[in-house]
Amino acid sequence: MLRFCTAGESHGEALIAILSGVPAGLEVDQEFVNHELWRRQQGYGRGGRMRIERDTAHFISGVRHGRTIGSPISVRLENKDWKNWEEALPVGAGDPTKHKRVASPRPGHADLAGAIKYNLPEARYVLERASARESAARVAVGAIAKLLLKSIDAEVLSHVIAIGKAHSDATPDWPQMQALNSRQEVFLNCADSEAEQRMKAEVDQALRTGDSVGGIFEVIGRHVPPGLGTYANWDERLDAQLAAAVMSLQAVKAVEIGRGVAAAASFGSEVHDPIGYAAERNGDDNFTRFTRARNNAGGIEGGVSNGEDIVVRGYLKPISTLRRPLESVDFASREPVKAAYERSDVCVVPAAGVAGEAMVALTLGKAAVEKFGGDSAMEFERNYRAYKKQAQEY
Ligand code: EPS
Repeated sequence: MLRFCTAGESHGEALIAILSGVPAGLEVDQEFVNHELWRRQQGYGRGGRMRIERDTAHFISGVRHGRTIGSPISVRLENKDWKNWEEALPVGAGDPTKHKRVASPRPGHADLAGAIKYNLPEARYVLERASARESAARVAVGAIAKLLLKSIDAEVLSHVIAIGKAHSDATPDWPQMQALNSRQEVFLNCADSEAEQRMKAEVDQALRTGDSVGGIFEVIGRHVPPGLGTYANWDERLDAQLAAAVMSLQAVKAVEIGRGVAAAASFGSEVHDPIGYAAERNGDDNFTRFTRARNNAGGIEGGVSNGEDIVVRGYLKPISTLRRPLESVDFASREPVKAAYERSDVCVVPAAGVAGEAMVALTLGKAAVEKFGGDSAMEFERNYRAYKKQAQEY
């Protein structure tokens, strides 16, 4: 079973991720992994921290001579900022006067609920783990999941479709998605440059007014084989797993598959994707000669991938750290005060999109390992090819 977990605090020494269940013999392109980490660090609206960090994956186990060996893969990302926090967050008792308290909880952040839950007098340890810094570790293992998917011809990319009130209706084709995601300079990762300027204005307004702004990213899974996930059990439905995976990202408050939101306000005839049958199979790429006139289902029907693009949208609330803070209460005195402020980002939608890709890739990778099995990459790929042939002959 493909599964992962992460550890690490935002200003601790390092982040760690452990991924297990990857078949042995998969080539690990470290440059690709580091490029994915770089992509997550980009985007207009990020704060000062991203000028400090240069996320780089140090593989500790599970990869030898450039390939996976079937044992758990562990990867470490150094926090360069740690040198500024060693005294504030020591592992030992340290000097209490060097501690950096978070005096009042930020509305929207885990600060208050976390402090109550863990019986902490203030929110420092809460924010250290709740922070979106953790998503870097997910991107590192998500990159491995992407390499696994690539071995069965599937790819995952994202683009930004809204920041605040600025929306883009662009539907980039796959070459445009690839071009967008291989830019050397990432701005807001929107395929529509006119909309991107309107998005920039939203970020600028938040910057000017000491506010923050959210938005929507869309993750697309391309060439995902039909038949991943199943309606047989609630927790095996692919859409349910994708929704949980994307919802688990920091600041995501809603997830949509395909045109899920619009579908609720439409008639069935406007929503469902008519089925056709092509006279001939168009090259070897397609799994089937069945065709779809559109893809409102986002590539999933009945919790099963249907061979169309998988489309998952993550809706991000605005970052909860505000330079112009909302009302809160002092942890110590219980008197009304403004919420705490410390250095933060103003907009992270493009970065969240990259983290969304990682979560989608890890979920699709898990479903693919379940479907095709295989302890070695060779066995995994062979099972995939045999299934593809079977589906093509259906
Ligand atoms: C974050 C606050 C900022 C962000 C951070 C998430 O960090 P700092 O408090 O060090 O300025 O930059 O995100 C990252 C470090 C990252 O790598 O994405 C928060 O409180 O959630």
